Amino acid sequence: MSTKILIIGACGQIGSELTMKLREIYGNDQVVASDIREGKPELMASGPFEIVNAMEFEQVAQAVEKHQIDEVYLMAAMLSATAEKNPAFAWDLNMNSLFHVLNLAKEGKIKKVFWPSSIAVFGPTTPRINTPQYTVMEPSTVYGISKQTGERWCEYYHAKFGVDVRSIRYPGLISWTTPPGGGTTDYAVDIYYKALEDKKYTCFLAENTALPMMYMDDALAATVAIMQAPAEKVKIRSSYNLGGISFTPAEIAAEIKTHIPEFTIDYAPDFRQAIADSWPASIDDTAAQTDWNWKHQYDLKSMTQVMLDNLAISLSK
Ligand code: VAH
Repeated sequence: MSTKILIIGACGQIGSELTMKLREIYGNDQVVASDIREGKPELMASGPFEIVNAMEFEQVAQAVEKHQIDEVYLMAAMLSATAEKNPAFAWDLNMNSLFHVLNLAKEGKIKKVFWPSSIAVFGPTTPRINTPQYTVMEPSTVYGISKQTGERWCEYYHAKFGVDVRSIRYPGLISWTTPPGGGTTDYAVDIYYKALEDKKYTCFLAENTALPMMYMDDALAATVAIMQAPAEKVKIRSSYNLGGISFTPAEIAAEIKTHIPEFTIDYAPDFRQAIADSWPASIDDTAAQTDWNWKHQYDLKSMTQVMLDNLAISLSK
């Protein structure tokens, strides 16, 4: 029997690429995309779409019922920088959407749930280098607090009600198809656009700010891998660390300069510097490697090549 999937938040930075990836794997008609507003023409044209406000239980429940959904990928969230400007709304969105999906799963209406956490669950007291799976977690951002709380509820619903919910602590994600929205790691996407368009970039983080990062294709591969893993292999039901690469603005700028020698960068740290300073510099993802054979493919060099190659084409259209 083929799997029917609902993606909530399908038009966001991860959701828009995850939708296309899952449609490739499961078939276009098996993957229902949903968001609070319509997405790009390619996404809308490639399979079923529903307008769903992730904060409204009835809208989520109706989409699950109408399409007889087996699996839900809940990708709707307000990210770190924007959440600091809208704490109450960010909490409501990030938490209520999760409760709606977990409760539908508890009622047996959904068989399997994917919910993204983030390295933002770590805080200024967390060991910053090669941050372990289990360690001190005192997040100091609204986004990080919501993700840490969400992890606790995922583990609780699994333990108490047998809900098959699986989660990954994504690092900063870098992609070229959808401009990012409201994240602190977004500089690592903006820089490629500006390098091609203006040959210069003013970075809102200081030059030596190392953060855990990952090319989007690796993040999508990890998402599919954890969801397709046999349940008994998914031993951690809070959320798995996911590593990838770690670099500073100075290092990504130097890599870009090997392609665009005239590229220049300067630095004007803003409120997002304090957020970045509270996060790890690099992540230990041994648990994901051991439990469900995770291994990232892209490093800074190969990611920069693919970003510049694809953006050069998409920006020329
Ligand atoms: C953000 N891109 O910057 C997200 C991510 C680790 C960072 O969660 O808020």
